Amino acid sequence: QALASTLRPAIERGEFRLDYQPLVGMSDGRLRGVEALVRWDHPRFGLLPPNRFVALAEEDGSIVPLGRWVLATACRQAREWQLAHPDDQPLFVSVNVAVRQVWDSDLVADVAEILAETQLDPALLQLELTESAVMGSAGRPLQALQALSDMGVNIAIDDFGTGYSNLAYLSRLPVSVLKLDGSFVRGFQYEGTGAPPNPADEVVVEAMIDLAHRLGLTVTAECVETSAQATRLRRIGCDTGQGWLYSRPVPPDRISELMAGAS
Ligand code: G
Ligand code: G
Ligand code: MN
Ligand code: NA
Repeated sequence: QALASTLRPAIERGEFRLDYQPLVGMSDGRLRGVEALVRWDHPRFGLLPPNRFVALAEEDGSIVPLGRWVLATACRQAREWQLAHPDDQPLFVSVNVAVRQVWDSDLVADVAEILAETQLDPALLQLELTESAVMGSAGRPLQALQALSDMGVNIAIDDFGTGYSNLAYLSRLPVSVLKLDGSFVRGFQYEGTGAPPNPADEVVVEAMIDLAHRLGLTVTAECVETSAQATRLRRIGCDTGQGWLYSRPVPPDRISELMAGAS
């Protein structure tokens, strides 16, 4: 509660920052994009991860101004990377969007304004929404998704597989990417990590990837931690990977170094 009451002034004081986690092409291991992850550099409590304050911000509505700051910062950063590396394939930036941002704020107008201001190509912006944000979305949320998609922004479903969505329904929404929840990858058969193997997960994931592709969606696997998992994911056609195998979330300077070919 003490945290919640100080969220809004903290935005004004510039206490939030973004780290970025690489999103890697499974076929060649190359950096394709990054997911922006917000942190609160709290003057008393130190660096707070999003699970300490995002839910509070959703409850009291401060997720709307915070989310706007995250979008603007991530888009500005993506444009800076593009300008600094004009000969490279530009990185896309993926930004988490809370349900409340779709409902309570003028998300579409905010995104349009931020893209115009930063001069970022809309195709380089991906918005991550959870299944619950889009399922049964009629009226305002669906209009928002459609308008964003018409703008050229990509919509991804975060933590896919943990909720109720079915792929047939999702394929009728303006969604282009599924981010498979980490719990599927964790259950893969592999050796040497002590994790309990669950062979059924691999069958389920293979079928989901196949169906997603047939419906015109691309698939990103979250929580890829071992090369054995990456090998299997590649074999069953997963497009993009994210996880500690490739990199933890890192500050923007580190992404610049990766782009420059440092390691
Ligand atoms: O980094 P960490 O594992 O603590 O992230 C926890 C959760 O916080 C994730 O589910 C992630 O989607 C969410 N999150 C991270 N950054 C943002 C953000 O900028 N906006 C919203 N709404 N959620 C975020
Ligand atoms: O819900 P969302 O997918 O946006 O959350 C992303 C969170 O998952 C980030 O906070 C990130 O730190 C965490 N994460 C990313 N890669 C891995 C991984 O390989 N293993 C685990 N356990 N967590 C990860
Ligand atoms: Mn996410
Ligand atoms: Na996720």
